[in-house]
Amino acid sequence: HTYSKKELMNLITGKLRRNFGRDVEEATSLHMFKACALVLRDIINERQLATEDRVSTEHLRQVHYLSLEFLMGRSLMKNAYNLGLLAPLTAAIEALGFSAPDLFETEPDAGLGNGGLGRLAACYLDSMTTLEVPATGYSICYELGIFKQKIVDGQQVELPDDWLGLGDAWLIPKMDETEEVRFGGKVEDVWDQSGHHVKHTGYDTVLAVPKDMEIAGYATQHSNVLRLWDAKSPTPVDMGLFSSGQYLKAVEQQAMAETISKILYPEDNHYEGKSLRLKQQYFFVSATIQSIVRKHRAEYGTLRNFHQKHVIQINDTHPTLAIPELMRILLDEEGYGWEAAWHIVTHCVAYTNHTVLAEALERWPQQLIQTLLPRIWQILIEISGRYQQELTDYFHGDLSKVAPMAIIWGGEVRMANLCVCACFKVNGVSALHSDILKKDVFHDAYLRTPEKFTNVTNGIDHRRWLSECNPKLDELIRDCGCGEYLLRPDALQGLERYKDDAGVLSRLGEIKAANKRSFAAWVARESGVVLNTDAMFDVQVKRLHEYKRQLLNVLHIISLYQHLKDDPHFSFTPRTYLFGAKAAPGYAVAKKIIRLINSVAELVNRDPACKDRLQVVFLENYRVSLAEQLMPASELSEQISTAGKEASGTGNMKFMMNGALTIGTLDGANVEMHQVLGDENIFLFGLKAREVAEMKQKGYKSYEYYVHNPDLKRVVDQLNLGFGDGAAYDDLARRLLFGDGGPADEYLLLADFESYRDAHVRAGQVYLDPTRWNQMSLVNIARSGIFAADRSIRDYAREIWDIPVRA
Ligand code: DL6
Repeated sequence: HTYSKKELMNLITGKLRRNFGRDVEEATSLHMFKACALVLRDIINERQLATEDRVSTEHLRQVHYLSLEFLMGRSLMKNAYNLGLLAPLTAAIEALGFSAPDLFETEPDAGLGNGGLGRLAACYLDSMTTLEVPATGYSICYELGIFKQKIVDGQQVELPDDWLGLGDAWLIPKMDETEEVRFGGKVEDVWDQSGHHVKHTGYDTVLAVPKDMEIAGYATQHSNVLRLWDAKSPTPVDMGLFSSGQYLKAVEQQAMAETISKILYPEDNHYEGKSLRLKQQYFFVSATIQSIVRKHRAEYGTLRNFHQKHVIQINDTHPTLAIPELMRILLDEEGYGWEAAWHIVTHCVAYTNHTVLAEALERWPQQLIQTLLPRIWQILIEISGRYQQELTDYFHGDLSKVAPMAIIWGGEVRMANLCVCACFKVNGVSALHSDILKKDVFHDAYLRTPEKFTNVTNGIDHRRWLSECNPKLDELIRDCGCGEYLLRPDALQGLERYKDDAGVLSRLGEIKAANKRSFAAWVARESGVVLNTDAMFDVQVKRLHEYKRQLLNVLHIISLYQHLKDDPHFSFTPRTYLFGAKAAPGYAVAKKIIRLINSVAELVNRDPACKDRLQVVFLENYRVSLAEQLMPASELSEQISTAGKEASGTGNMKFMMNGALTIGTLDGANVEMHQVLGDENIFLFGLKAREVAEMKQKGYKSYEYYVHNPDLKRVVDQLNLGFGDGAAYDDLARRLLFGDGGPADEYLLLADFESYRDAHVRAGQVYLDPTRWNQMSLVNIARSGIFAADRSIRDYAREIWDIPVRA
């Protein structure tokens, strides 16, 4: 059944009357948004019920994707698109007297994630559903998502992201599927006639209430669920305290329990050893595993075949406690012996690593786990002890091998080592990254169990990130006869037939120009800033992190500015530099770099010498919905991390698919982009991962680059002097030259500066030849099919999950 405009109008007005008690004439756009969401939710719900039936009657094997983050963005347009209802819904909204684009804009982003890792999970949900994989995502129903960023006097200020007011339109609470999660207390061993038991007493209980978000796939009846756990107290008020007049104390326990799902931790690629964070992890993992086990029992009456029917994919180490939690249930609640339980666990849990940065690897203090999760702690000791014994035997007692691989060591529990020990597969997220895992991070584990290690290169939801957000390009692709790319992303290759077709190339150029104008109009409406659309849009958007080297980009801009000031005839291709980045609230250096970008922007943008040639703009509050407008308008994509540091990157893929050219290092998935593009379709620069390692080994001296390169020296000196707005950046200069406690210029900005500048010169020259530029752009789009999440999910299904997918 498909729905006409008329039917949708009736359904929407029905919702307005029944749920909000108003006719369409009295409805605000907020009512209207909710009514539309509820109509689509009903349609998806029908499919969900049918899917659930099919999965259970056919006893299908299922994927459970556990992630502390799902950066979903908006859903109204996406769901309408996937259901094939975008055109009739748009028409229905307009016929009811509302502007459809404005209505789509009223939806808040569901920002339940920090960056790449969370957005990847969201893209994978779309592909798993579209490819008809029986899958469920699990996370926390954070009341507050990633903070909203404001820039005040050039500096980041964080505001709460209270998304549920409207966002809850997509959520279906399932009170009857509530799980209980236990914290603290004491465990004792008890022996009675029936044998040995573990008795857990004196614990605090927190209720986990599921709020399900149903996910529609594209052109399929299949549907999946994202299950978000909301924390509730089992005792809303303590009536004893209440009766004695202690009202605040009476609700204290409730407040404590509910803090667990209050807020998303805003650190990206950085571990915070906070006890609330550990509570979040266990809360979410325990509720999830209990829920999977309960449903399995109901379907099969036994857990013996559990690992044949389920694969639990853990998204980085954040859900690692799923391992001891499943052990706990099998041992304590189902009566399995250790070996049998371990067999089941180690045949159903798989681990994806997303980072090699030491500061991001989770290592929980033993003390914290011991007091918060006493039974889990006992199980961890047993797992760790057995593993250590195996390692000691294997390495003939060589402690230099055993120590780095141990799970509990020096008073800490190392989550990545636990994953490597217990999971049947370990994958990295790009070829280079998976290689580094094997050669470096998990080298000895790889030598011992090479069959565990594999790679699945990341991918993006190309329906959202191309077809939906860039309709003009979508139309061109169809006109070129590649319309089937929506389900066959490789079909984009067909575009290459037109790489010498002047008509197609100029149309591609016109589409980019039109997208630049629309983006500029949106920026002007939002912030009043007027972008120069005649200049190249040169874009770096991602979380702010030193390894991502936004600072290298700024150093280069300062150098361009200095050249322009010296010589008004200095020849270079006009650029509009766009930045977007959130800094973790506690990451002072990252915040300082944001301030620097704004100081430089102010200097450059009001200097008449830069008019029409150089512009720098910091886009506030970078997020999924902003990216959807920006990607289609971007021309040069900055992917300039220090080689070996960025596990994959996924923004790089979004740019490529929208026809931006990349200036980048051979890092993460850039390596695979380069492989398909060749030297001639990408602007590569900088040290390779191996060279970075060698240089560090030899002892890198940033100071020498400063001394020997006068241009670079002048830029760094300018940091010392400041930019006339009263802000001082000598701290950043010192970090580059001498380190600030740590190594000087840890991410080798100065070593790569010259090569970066050369790559920019090359990019600028090509831009002056629109035909050549558009041709490169077309080749980038044509060869981007392998970076579709559909390809990644097919890889997971084949290499790790052993699950069939839609043909
Ligand atoms: O795999 C998704 C994404 C990669 O594209 C990025 O390169 C990587 O930095 C990011 N990793 C993390 C790690 N967080 N933790 N822990 O966010 O994953």
